[in-house]
Amino acid sequence: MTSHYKSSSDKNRPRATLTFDRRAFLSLGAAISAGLLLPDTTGCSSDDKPPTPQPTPSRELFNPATVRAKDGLLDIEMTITETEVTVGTYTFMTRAYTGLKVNAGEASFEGTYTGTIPGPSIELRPGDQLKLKLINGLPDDDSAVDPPDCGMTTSGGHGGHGPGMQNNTTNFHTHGLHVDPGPPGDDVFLEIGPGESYDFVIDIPKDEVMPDGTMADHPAGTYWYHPHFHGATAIQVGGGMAGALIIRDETKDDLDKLFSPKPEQGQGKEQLLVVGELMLQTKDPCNGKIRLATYGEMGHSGPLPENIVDFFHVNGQINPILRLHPSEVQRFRVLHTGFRAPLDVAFLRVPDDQVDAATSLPKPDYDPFGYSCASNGGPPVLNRDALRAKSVTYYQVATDGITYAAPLKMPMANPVSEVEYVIPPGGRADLLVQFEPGTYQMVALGYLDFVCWAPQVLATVIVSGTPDTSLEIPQTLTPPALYPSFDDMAKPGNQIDNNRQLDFAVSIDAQGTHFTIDDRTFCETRIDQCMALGAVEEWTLNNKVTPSAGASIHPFHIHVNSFLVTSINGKKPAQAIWRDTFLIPTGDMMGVDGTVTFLSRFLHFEGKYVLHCHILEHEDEGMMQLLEVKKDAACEPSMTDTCPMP
Ligand SMILES: [Cu+2]
Repeated sequence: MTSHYKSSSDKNRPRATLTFDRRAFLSLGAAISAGLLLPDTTGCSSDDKPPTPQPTPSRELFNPATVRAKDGLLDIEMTITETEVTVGTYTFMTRAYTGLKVNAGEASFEGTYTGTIPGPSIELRPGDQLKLKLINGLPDDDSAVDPPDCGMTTSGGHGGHGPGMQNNTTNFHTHGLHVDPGPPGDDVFLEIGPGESYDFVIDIPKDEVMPDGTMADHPAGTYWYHPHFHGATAIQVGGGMAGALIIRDETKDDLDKLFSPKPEQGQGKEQLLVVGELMLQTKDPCNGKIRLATYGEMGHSGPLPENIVDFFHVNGQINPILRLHPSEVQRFRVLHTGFRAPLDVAFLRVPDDQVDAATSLPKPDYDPFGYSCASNGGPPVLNRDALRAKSVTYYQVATDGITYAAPLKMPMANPVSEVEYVIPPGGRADLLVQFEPGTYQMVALGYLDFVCWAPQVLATVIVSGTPDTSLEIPQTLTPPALYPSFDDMAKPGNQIDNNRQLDFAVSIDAQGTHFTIDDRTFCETRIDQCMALGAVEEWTLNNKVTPSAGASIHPFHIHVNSFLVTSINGKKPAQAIWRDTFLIPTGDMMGVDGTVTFLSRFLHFEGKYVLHCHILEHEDEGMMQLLEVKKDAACEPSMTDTCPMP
């Protein structure tokens, strides 16, 4: 079966595949040593240098501005402009939500809002209405974010993260929300060009009828918003256009009863951690400046090209400081708004002799990983499992906004696959933490080492002062009524009406690299999947290993309705978890495809929406499908492979 893999001597590496094949991987050491130079923030260093220490934590965690509904309404205006931002030591131009005006509702700030990345947090309750005027203040062309090409040889020029020609056209997606996918709501087919605006109206469901006749509200939880204009999604989201969207329900949701950003007596504190991913060119060949990396510079297989860095930030900061009292229980809402790299979280205690007694911070030269992307000239080696096993205990209580029935002890004891605990780009995890006195590092352990998605310290947690024992980790929680389990198959809404199977694949031929679902790329006028409203379906997703491109990773995301993962590579997961984004396991080195099976109900909303890969370059390249939900009879999916013109 090894013939299914691309030859390691292939000099024409794909320009746009985030793929790996292990034979090539094993021979990559020399290339890595020769070509890789990453800065301090990623923890990578070039071959003979010792690992660079993680950047010194310097600032307390910054909280994005928050707006929330009042008396059932939040009426806001948000403006997108080009702006210069500074993240850590990097200052660069990007597109961002820089203007915010509140016409009705409440805000955590007064006066003029000057935006940053991430965008402001939006808080709503079931039954609330969001009115949003989105104003596109980006220029027509001559963008300062994507400067003109000055003779670079990499394909893609300065076209940004994606292949799109309209990097300054945008729209608005509410990731994970169970809301109407049509206009004027969560409609990803809208085009808001430079100088244009659009008035969105999004109603958060309350008292929706379930198949068994019971009622359900929109689940309280951690969601997010971002642009979704096909072809420009990666460049816009990757540049920092993303923000938290919190649905709160203190009457029904146990976590919202127990935790608050401003806790009252008997409550614990919640922290919002919007994890963003930046891929930057640190030395533009034209002018030496720092800017967003272009599509051609991304290093889609093999190590990242020279001067390209890819790293996480938290609320626009690198390695911010969080403080807890001993025994204090806090809720961390972790949103992965990155566009590419999976997030593998752990909390590592800093040895006491490595802590500066005066500041409680790790000593400047302390390195928790001892890792270099190019150590000893061979392939990078990082024992992520060993590092994860060193994590102190914490509890995961919700995935993708959906609260569990009971806290899940982490690191996970018996996962059937790492996709069970890794947070894919687009995914969220709500964590409860409770620590003994000491200093800890919340880390991302990196991912497939071949592109040097290196381990990184996300935040430093200092636990000191008088103990706070007012709260314990709860034993049980109440999951939301919208996503009941499938335990009793006789119950209405639990019988499977239909099965379907989708193949995700990357292939390379003379025409280029193709990111396909069922051998086709996205077409806005071709319906690929048709579902009847209320149908219960079982889907199997295959992550194909292809002869030309090997194996890839693809985080699957579907709009409007979440899904319950029931099988990973044929094995029942350790815990049944509802999600809206899930890493389809990568095929293995024997050429066996990765598979995931899930159950979903297509409830409450008719209309056209999409499913896609949440590596946003892959989506922009066409790894997306159009689906339609109709009331009485399912529509007819188009059988043609071509994209019929409207
Ligand atoms: Cu993909």
